[in-house]
Amino acid sequence: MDADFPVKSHNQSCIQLPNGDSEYSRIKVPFIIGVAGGTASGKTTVCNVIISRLHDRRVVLINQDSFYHSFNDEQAANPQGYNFDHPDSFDTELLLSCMETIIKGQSVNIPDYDYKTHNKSGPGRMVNPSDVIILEGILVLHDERVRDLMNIKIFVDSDSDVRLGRRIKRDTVERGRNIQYVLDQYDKHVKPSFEEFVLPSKKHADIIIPRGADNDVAIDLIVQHIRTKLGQHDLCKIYQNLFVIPSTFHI
Ligand code: UZR
Ligand code: MG
Repeated sequence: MDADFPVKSHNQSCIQLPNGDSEYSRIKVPFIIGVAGGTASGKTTVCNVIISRLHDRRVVLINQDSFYHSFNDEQAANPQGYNFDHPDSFDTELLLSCMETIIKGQSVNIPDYDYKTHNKSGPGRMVNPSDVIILEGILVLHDERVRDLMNIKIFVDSDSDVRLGRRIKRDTVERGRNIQYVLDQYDKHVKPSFEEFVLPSKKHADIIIPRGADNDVAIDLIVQHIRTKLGQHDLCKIYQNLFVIPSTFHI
C-alpha cells in the first residue's frame, strides 16, 4: 500500500514542497541506525552482525572516523598532543551534509581516513542510497543534529578493561603503534574524553547493549525490531527535490 502524497519521513521529519517544482520522482527514505560506544567496545562487530542478519536488505555502514579532520603541520609535528576523542576532532558539518545527501536519495562520496598518517587518504568511497544506513562511531550520539537523523540510537556498553585490552591489541597490530604510546594516549585523551563526552551520550540511546557483540540476545531483538520498523518504513516515501525539515509531526 502506497500513500499517494506522503509528507512524513520516518525520522520525525516532514517534507516541504518548494514552490512551483513539479518534477518529483519518488524515493525511499533510508532507515538510519546510530551505533555509539567507547573505543574498542565492539561497535564495528555489532554493526557487522546486524548487517549480516539484514542480508535481504541493502545496508551501508558509514563510520564517523571517516570524518576526522586531517592534521595541519603543527598537529603533525606532535601527534601525541592531539585528542582524537574530542568532538572537535571530527568534521561534523561534512558528516551532516553527506547524510543529508544520502537521505535525499543521492549517492555520496565518503572520505577515506588513514589512522597511520592521521590524514584523509585516497579518493573516498561512493555510497549509494540504501534501505538502511548504519552510522557508527564513538561520538555519533553526541551532536543533537546527528542524533535527530536517527531512527534508532544504540550504545554499545563494554567493560573498560576489556576495551583497553582490545585497544592495545588493535593499535599495536593494525595501526603500527607501541604499547607505551597506546597507554599514554589512553591516559591522556581516550579515558578523559570517554568520561566527558562518550559516556554522557549514552543517555540519548534507545537501546544499550551490555557486553557488546557477545550479546546475541540483544542483537537479535534489535534486528527483529529493525525488520518490523522497516516493514512500516517502506510505506514512507518522499519526493526528490523536496527538502526535509525537523518537526515534531507524527504519523
Ligand atoms: P574506535 N584514532 C586513532 O588512534 N588515530 C587516528 O588517527 C584517529 C583516531 C582513535 C581515536 C579513538 N583515538 O579512540 C578511536 N585516539 O580511534 C575510535 N587516541 O575508533 O571506535 O574504532 O575505537
Ligand atoms: Mg571500530
